[in-house]
Amino acid sequence: MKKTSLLLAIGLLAAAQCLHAADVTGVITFQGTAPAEKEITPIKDDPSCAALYPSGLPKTRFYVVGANGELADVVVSLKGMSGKSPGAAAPPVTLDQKGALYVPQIVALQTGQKLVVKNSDPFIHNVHAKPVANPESNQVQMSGGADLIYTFDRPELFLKFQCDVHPWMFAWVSVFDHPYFAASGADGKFTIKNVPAGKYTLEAIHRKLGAQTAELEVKADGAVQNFTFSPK
Ligand SMILES: [Cu+2]
Repeated sequence: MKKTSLLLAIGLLAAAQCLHAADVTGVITFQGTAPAEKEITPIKDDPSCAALYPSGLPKTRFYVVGANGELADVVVSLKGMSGKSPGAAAPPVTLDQKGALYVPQIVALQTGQKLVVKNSDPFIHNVHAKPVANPESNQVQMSGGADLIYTFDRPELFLKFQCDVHPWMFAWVSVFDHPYFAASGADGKFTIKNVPAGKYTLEAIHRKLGAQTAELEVKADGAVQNFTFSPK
């Protein structure tokens, strides 16, 4: 092999390793039968909300499970990482109000990181944040109104956002004082990026199904840890 192609090969190898360098990844699966979700029937009593759903009401989203058991909305984080949040330097996270629902319903962010709340609906919402460890706030947001910006100084799990106009609207915001967390997507997958090598306890929490922990060692090429949840 010529020197240049050897260097190229080394470079590509390094890039490939870098791509997966020290990411903690995994898949969350639900095993069993989840309780049936219910139609959000109060929507039909509100004409402006009902108008958004001419062909059927949306359902609750307590257990978002895919065809093969992929479990979304599980908040995964490394324990013992307190005090490492880059705060305001982290890019903002968006929480929208769309179809008289919060989208997404489960949010995770860092202390000091901006949470941008939007109103994409053709009507008013009243955004009521009801934290335990952070200050409460209650703000009206008109249709197409200016974004509401929130930051939280203290870590807190499943901080409740609700709408005081539409009592079925909830979102749950988890705040970490470090960047080592993720929420599982519709495919059940999660990725916690750029984890320093070392031994950790990884915690996975589903709001209805509870918490699980796993011990893992993160090496230079990262680590994989899956979780399986069952009905309580
Ligand atoms: Cu509302």
